[in-house]
Amino acid sequence: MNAPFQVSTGFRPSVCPHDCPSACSLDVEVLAENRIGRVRGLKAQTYTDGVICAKVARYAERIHHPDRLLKPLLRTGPKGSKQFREIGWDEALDRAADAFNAAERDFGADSIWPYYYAGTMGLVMRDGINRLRHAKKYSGQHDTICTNMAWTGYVAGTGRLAGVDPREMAHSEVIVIWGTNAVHTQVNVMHHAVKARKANGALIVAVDVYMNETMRQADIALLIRPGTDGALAAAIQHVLLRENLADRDYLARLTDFSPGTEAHLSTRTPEWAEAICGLPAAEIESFARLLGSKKANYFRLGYGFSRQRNGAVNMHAALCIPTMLGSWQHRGGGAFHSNSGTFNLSMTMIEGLDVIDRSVRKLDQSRIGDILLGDHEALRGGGPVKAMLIQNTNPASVAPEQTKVLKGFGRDDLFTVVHEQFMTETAALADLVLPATMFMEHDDIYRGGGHTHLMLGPKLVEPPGECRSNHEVIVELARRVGAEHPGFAMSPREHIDWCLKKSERGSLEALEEHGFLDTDPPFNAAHFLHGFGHREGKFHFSPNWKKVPLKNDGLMGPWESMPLFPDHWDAIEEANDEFPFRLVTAPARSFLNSSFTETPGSIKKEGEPSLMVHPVDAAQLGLTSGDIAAISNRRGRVTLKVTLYDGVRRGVVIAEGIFPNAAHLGGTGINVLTGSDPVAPYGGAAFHDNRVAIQKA
Ligand SMILES: Nc1nc2c(c(=O)[nH]1)N[C@H]1C(S)=C(S)[C@@H](COP(=O)(O)OP(=O)(O)OC[C@H]3O[C@@H](n4cnc5c(=O)[nH]c(N)nc54)[C@H](O)[C@@H]3O)O[C@H]1N2
Ligand SMILES: Nc1nc2c(c(=O)[nH]1)N[C@H]1C(S)=C(S)[C@@H](COP(=O)(O)OP(=O)(O)OC[C@H]3O[C@@H](n4cnc5c(=O)[nH]c(N)nc54)[C@H](O)[C@@H]3O)O[C@H]1N2
Ligand code: SF4
Ligand SMILES: [Mo]
Repeated sequence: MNAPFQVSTGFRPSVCPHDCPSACSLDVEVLAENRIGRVRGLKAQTYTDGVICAKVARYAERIHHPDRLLKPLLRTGPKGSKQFREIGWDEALDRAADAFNAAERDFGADSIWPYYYAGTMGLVMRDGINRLRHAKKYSGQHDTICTNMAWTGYVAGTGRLAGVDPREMAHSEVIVIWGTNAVHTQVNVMHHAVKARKANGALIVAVDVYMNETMRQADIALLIRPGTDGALAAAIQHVLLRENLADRDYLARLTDFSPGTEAHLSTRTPEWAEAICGLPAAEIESFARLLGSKKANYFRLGYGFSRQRNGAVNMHAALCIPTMLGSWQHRGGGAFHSNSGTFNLSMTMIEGLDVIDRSVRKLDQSRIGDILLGDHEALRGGGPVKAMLIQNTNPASVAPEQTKVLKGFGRDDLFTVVHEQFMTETAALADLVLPATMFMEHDDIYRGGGHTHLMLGPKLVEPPGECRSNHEVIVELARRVGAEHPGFAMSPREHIDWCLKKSERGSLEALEEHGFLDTDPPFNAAHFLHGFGHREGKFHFSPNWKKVPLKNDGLMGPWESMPLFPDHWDAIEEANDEFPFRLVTAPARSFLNSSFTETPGSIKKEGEPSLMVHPVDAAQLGLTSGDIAAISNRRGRVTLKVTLYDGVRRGVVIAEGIFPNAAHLGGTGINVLTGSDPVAPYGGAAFHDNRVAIQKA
């Protein structure tokens, strides 16, 4: 199983490891032991269907980038000074272990906080850090930065994080792409939708808060104000009921739809919704009638619209539409958000789930600023965080309330180890920086959030310099801090094999033979035709927000006031006189979170950070294209170049990103403006829900 690595040149199968629902199967041209050429989408994996995004097609730029970290670095100047000297791996690992052991001795094991996210989606490399955490009783991480509101809202309805295979779009009559800018963030959704339009005239509808590329390519673009999807969804349901377009028989059989729900929705008129979401009542009515006239309505629900303080409610409200129509019963109909609940892989060995001590505190990933600054509540009443190991994430750029995050990382009594591929903002603030491999330089296994495949990404080339994989670092640290678990003695390939066998998904050998495994569930299960995931088998129009069947870490945010039915929940940062604009910080096409901000192709495409402002709003502010504007709120202030843009509702502004902090005048980034207050009911970060003031700088 652990034969020495031998390079094979020519096109080799791989998997894109980045944090993207598409999780594309790749075909990588290996030119030599340490060099790749072209990267293209694998045709044989039928969701990828040969299509990948441009930034990954240019991967040679990233893997062979001259700025890659190649050696361990020890800080020699003040924090953030970027003064480091090269040291050997043994010294680096000894120093890290000494710091962790000293923190454990003086402040307890939970003063060490391993911190990670999905910079790689490979299960061994991403989640192995949890084995070290659990074996040592280091502080836990409550994952909130990305999926929490979206998953909660979806599962509140269906009871299970699953849905209709996106390849069924080939049979859809209407494809509704709601709150995801698929052209930027998951190109394969758009690929399958456009293919269905060409092949059989499927209509593409998009719902968003600006006329992004997905909206432009749609046949119908529904432009609303941020955080108002619940109003739109409730009014659509109002029209479906009023005009007898709802599938009453389906509602009675497979949902909890009640006279109470109907009475509530009877008050949610299109005119009521127009006043909230800004979309004219006539457009709401005609969209509802369009849906009512078709059977195969496919709702592809994204993450974007859930990044609001009412995001879970809005996700659930939108999901209620295909359910009211009974769309789930038809091929090419129903809804889909994520398949992450369908793979059922055993993570026990990778994550050390058998040695978890559930009494150890879990700290909210999004509240890293408060946590590092010693906020009592954020620390859950416990002691301070004194040491961190960070893998696959760049919180100094991507986490909300950046002012606090940067101040926290600047603490002299905090020892930070950052394992990275590049000198990110977070690495620049570290005490120790360790050079990491990239996906083609190590073995791992991947599952598609946006599709049904389990895929193998084998090592294809040798890493440059002294780069080591996450797994190697975890194993070496474990030895030095006395962490015990059988998983530390296993190679990545042994982990993959163990995981597959234990999960009854074959073996490494079988996966190696085909490269991927399609785990698509049977039609009836994917369409919930034998019942939904809740105990009594029904879809919930009235969610029990206190008990959504997902792993969560307790109720947070203003959950007591969550609505009982699909509705607009007035919990967002509504604009006011002092902060009259609503700011959305949506992803740029050529960056992926903070990744690819280093590659020349992406930098050229994205230019510099800018703020899209409606021309009428800009005129009132005395701003014109190219002016520098100061954007501010109670959390901070950022400067951006103004672009005039009429593809938004008045009062809404858009800053695509995430640009490096240093790309902004003043050196702090867009997340100075975003908030880390937990979103109901289980936490999360409302990145697209910010009220701001704008002035000429
Ligand atoms: N190119 C690129 N691809 C990416 C990423 C990236 O940064 N760049 N990030 C990756 C990651 S980590 C994730 S989680 C996914 C996320 O991918 P998506 O599901 O697409 O989610 P977001 O990117 O947050 O936002 C998408 C859209 O939501 C819109 N939006 C914001 N607020 C609202 C609202 O209240 N209502 C409605 N209807 N729309 C709203 C934004 O305008 C934006 O167009 O993408 C992944 N793919
Ligand atoms: N304003 C604003 N902020 C946002 C968002 C937004 O829409 N707007 N989106 C949010 C969302 S959805 C997310 S998920 C977060 C994501 O934010 P991050 O977690 O920072 O996202 P990435 O850029 O995907 O990955 C971070 C780092 O992982 C490193 N990395 C990749 N592979 C490996 C590996 O194998 N080993 C090691 N050691 N490192 C590796 C990369 O070099 C990269 O620097 O950002 C959030 N922040
Ligand atoms: S679309 Fe997403 S998964 Fe596919 S290659 Fe691009 S970043 Fe990777
Ligand atoms: Mo994300």
